[in-house]
Amino acid sequence: MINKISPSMMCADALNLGATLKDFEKNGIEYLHIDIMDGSFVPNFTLGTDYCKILKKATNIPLDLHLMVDRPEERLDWFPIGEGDIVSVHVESTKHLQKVLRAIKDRGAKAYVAINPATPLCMIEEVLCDIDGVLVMTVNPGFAGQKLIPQTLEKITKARKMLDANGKNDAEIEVDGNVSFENAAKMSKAGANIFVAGTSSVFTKDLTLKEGVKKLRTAVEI
Ligand code: S6P
Ligand code: MG
Repeated sequence: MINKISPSMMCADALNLGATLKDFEKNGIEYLHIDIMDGSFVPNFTLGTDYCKILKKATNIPLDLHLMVDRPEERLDWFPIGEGDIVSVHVESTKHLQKVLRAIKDRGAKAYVAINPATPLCMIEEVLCDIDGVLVMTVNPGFAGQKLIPQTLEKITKARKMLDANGKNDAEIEVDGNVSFENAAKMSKAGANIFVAGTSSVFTKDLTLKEGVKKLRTAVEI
């Protein structure tokens, strides 16, 4: 499966957003990861609906919406979701997981189910036929700059096996949280192919965006 990079826009320099987008376009960035936090599902507020609309207008790079909100099924219409975008909803955030995954697909987007470190993989068993991918959280959601929770590496391997065993060979595995150059290589070996790039890689202070992207792509080549 092709490896892809999805930079976490909450880590981007808000004062230089236009230049950052241009850099990402030049460097073939596949997705823009946008963390939507509601202060209830996770203890933080981050980016919102207007921000998504601004990015949608400003670039053709598909959006990768990571909804960390309660009852996402009531909020999908707030976002500019279209063909080719990814929308991830947390298995822990809704009583109507299958319904919201179908609603994402009805909008022409790719439906991903996101799963927290402590949630067992069996929680997504019954919706495998409704998803295009799994977003494996490798930290507890809410903040950038955290440390990898080590047992999530094994979870990536298990998720890949589970998808393949159920005829979902095309389903992608996205990883989010402390995707450093070193961790990304391990995640890639375990079966992940979409890498959320935050303060641990593309947005590190010592590298330019171009250098960070190049280094991350090299790290995940198996
Ligand atoms: C965390 C959020 C993530 C972070 C990203 C930051 O709740 O979902 O997308 O923005 O993980 O990356 P890093 O490298 O600082 O952990
Ligand atoms: Mg995220």
